[in-house]
Amino acid sequence: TRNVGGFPFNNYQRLAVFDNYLEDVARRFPDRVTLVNAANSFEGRPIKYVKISTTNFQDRRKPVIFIDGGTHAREWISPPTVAWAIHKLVENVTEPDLLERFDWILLPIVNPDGYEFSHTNERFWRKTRSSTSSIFCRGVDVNRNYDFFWGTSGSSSNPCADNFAGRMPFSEVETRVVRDIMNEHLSRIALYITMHSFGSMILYPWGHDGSLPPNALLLNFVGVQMGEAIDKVALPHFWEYLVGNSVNVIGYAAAGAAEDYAHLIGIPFTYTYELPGLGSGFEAFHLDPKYIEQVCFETWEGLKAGARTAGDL
Ligand code: ING
Ligand code: ZN
Repeated sequence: TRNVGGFPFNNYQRLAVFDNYLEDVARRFPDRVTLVNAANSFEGRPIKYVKISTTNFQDRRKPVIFIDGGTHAREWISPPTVAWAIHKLVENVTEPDLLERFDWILLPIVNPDGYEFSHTNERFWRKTRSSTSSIFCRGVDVNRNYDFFWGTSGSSSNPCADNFAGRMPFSEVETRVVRDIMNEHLSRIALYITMHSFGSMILYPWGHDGSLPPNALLLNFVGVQMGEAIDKVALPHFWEYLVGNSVNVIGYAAAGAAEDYAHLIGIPFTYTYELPGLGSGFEAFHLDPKYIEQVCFETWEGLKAGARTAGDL
């Protein structure tokens, strides 16, 4: 096996391993990494993220790349791809231009309650774990909880549904944490990517109805650069990445999603990655752990291409 630094990419990890890793890199690289405990989740777990900057993040000098993962609990391949980005920007820097040109915000697990629940109770749990109007059902779909055409297409008002939009927009503290990061750094976030699985796709707005924003041609251009960078180094038996508007590529509309809200408020380049999955149905959410390192590696190729291409526009 190869030493890839402080985080074990050879298997899926519990929340504590991610939390310890963020704390560890912040301690070891204090001139570059700032750890933020944004808020506590519904069940009281801290939602942690890191800001990475080789100048001073507060100087607001550079464009910001914001990447999050772990929005949906069962999509276990998502959080390690964000941890890998941290690893490559802090512990194992091979391309210093990415730090010279950009500041980074990396949030591996948006939904820690759901993530832990998917380890301890129900492997294919998707939502948060907040209480609802039903005594039988818990949890809200964070990717239906943003305030953009909230509660319309592809979302449910039934608290027992997997795509329950919540009792109102931003009802979930987990959604509010991401919203607040976007708003705090709005003027300089050049690129926002939210990591999901599965399907090997790169999706861009609008996800609520399939119409295209004014910069769709540029969104598609940056998306294709990212997808091609991944395909170049992907394993032959992984699917080729598909790039396009969310509704067109994934085949369903969904209102209240992060990529739409981020674009609505003015972030020019916003995408949902559907990371690879093998097999069909729920088993595709559980990619064999032997592929974690490969997916992290190839996804990082996509993120680098995205940052550099968006940064040039
Ligand atoms: N996929 C996304 C979902 O929330 C999506 C796909 C994103 C559709 C944005 C529309 C808009 O359904 C997963 N895997 O969760
Ligand atoms: Zn998802």
